[in-house]
Amino acid sequence: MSEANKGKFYITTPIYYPSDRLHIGHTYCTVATDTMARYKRMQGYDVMFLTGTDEHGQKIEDKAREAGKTPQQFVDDIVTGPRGVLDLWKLMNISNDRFIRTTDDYHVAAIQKIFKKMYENGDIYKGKYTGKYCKPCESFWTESQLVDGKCPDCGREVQDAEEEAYFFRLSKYADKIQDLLENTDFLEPRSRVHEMVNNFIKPGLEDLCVSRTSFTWGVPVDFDPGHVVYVWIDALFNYTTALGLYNDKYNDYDKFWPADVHFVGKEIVRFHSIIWPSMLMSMGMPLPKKVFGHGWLLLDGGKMSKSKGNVVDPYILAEMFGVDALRFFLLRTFPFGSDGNFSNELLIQTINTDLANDLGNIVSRTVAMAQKYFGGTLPAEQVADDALDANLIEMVSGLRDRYEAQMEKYAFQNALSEVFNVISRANKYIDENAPWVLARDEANKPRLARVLYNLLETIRICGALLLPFMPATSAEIMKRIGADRYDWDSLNQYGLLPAAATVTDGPNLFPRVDMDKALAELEEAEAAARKAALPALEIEPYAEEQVDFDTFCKSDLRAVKVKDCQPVKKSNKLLKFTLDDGTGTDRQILSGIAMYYKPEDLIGKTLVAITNLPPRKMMGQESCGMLLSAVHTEQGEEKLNLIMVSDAIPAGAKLC
Ligand code: ME8
Repeated sequence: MSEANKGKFYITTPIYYPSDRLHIGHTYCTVATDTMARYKRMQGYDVMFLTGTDEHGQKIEDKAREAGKTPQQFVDDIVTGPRGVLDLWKLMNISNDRFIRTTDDYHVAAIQKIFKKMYENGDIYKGKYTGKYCKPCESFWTESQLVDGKCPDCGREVQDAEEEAYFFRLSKYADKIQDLLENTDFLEPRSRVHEMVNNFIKPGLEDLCVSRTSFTWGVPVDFDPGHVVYVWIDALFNYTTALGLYNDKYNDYDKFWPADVHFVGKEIVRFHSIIWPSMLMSMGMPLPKKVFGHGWLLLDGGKMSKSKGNVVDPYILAEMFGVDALRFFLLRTFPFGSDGNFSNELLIQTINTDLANDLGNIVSRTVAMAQKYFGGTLPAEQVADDALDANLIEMVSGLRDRYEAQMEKYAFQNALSEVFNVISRANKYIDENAPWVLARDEANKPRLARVLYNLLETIRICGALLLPFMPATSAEIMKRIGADRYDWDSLNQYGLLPAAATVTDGPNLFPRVDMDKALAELEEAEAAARKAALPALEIEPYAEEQVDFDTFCKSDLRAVKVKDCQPVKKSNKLLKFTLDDGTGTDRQILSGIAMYYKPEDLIGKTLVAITNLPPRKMMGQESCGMLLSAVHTEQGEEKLNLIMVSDAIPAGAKLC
């Protein structure tokens, strides 16, 4: 049952850049947005929750080329392919109402119109972009993109260059933006306002380069072929094209714009709180009501990144611990506006303390007692005891409003603390009332029934308020206690469950996790995933330096037959070969291949050796030549195969 419509609520996540697979940091923001969207729906709002993918730009173009795919194939694989972005949001139970891809035709056409409109109103003008150019790569770079002053792609020298480009008159809006940031609550948390004003606005806002000609994977500027629209214009306007601005695909713009809140990570606050409102002002469009800049999930004190190789895979965590436990952990453990240090230990601790001990316990104890003492249905005859009940009832009755006050501030952690304070209080209430003692005397049954009723009411309200955070768990809890109302009004009315409430048993909601065992399993799963992500097969790059024919011909390559092969004492690597090289005198070669072959398997084989290398001593033994082998890498592991030739080739035959 849902309450009367309270109006609209439009909430967005950043649209993700599908240059790599998403990690737990990306999941954090989407789970937070989903939680807020579900909460607003529960309050009775008509919610629009948008997420999507930001698919243009040079980085995608480059990555696609490296992967041997077209940019479209490359992003399709990450967005719609197995274990891609869409699969992840489905797994995480994300309830977005719409999903935009910036490569969608309707969006591309709308961006062209938006760009043209800002050009026509004089806010976009043509100028010259100065930067650095790498001739061999045909790439433009800014000073800050260079690595040690050289091309970040090939490491070669770059030269000064100019490129024709369009610019947006960001400088024109500096005062208005400063006023917006300082004198309204447009941007939160407040600390981010000072950062924006002091670091970006006060030093002087420069006009922004909003088109490029050095790559093609973007929205073409339709009135000037060769230019593509800067990826951030393309990306930011998604929030409006996905509602139907300048397109016929959707028609909710009038209903939902302006957005009520954009949730964004702290590093993109600048784009959302300076560039975005300036462009909207230029377009004469209303500004979003709020931008909330959340913190980062850190790993070992630093940002997770693919290049550091320390990304945490949300699939592995959700599959191992459950989607709801993971969703809950993210919002229970870290204050939304600040950074937080992610660790698997912290995740397991949170599951064990809050979910297994506190929440799981109150539900299983209460349901078990209602079944044991009353066969699952409480008697209607009940006896209250104010002295014992008042404190719990008061806490439960005011819970919805305390929770709401925190949720309205996007303080997910505090909202959950409110719920878990009540759950702890209820667990204590069980001990204070000792139902097992009351159960011993038939005369105390009405009192016992009331104690269990109070617990069920507590579980009903807490269970429903957990819905935005843990949708599946909340539904299961409500089912077990026979409750089905989630409407906002029902959540600050104590006593809505019928006195003769009926409960249903079920398996443990959150079994305790064995820390050591789980950590070991996680490590194994992560190692397997890392291995699976490695290229299946890699070969050494080809040598760039050429060798002249005569030099090559100096290498004396011969077929040799293995007469004997033994491990070398005290070495795990070396095998000692006794070889027939056709000369009548045995040749001894030592080769570091013990981890790839058993010596006895090689006896009798015909191999290839370079025989005119100067003799070398290894582990005190002489080696006269080298056996040829082929090496490659498979799933990150080096593989080696000795070159074996037909046994029909006689010992000593020269290979040329
Ligand atoms: O920025 N902890 O996309 P993106 C918390 N396409 N949040 C994190 C995080 C972490 N460790 N790592 C990433 C883009 N994020 C643009 C957005 S919107 C018009 C365009 C967050 O895929 C990050 O802060 O690089 C950002 O808000 C979001 O994931 C998407 O990052």
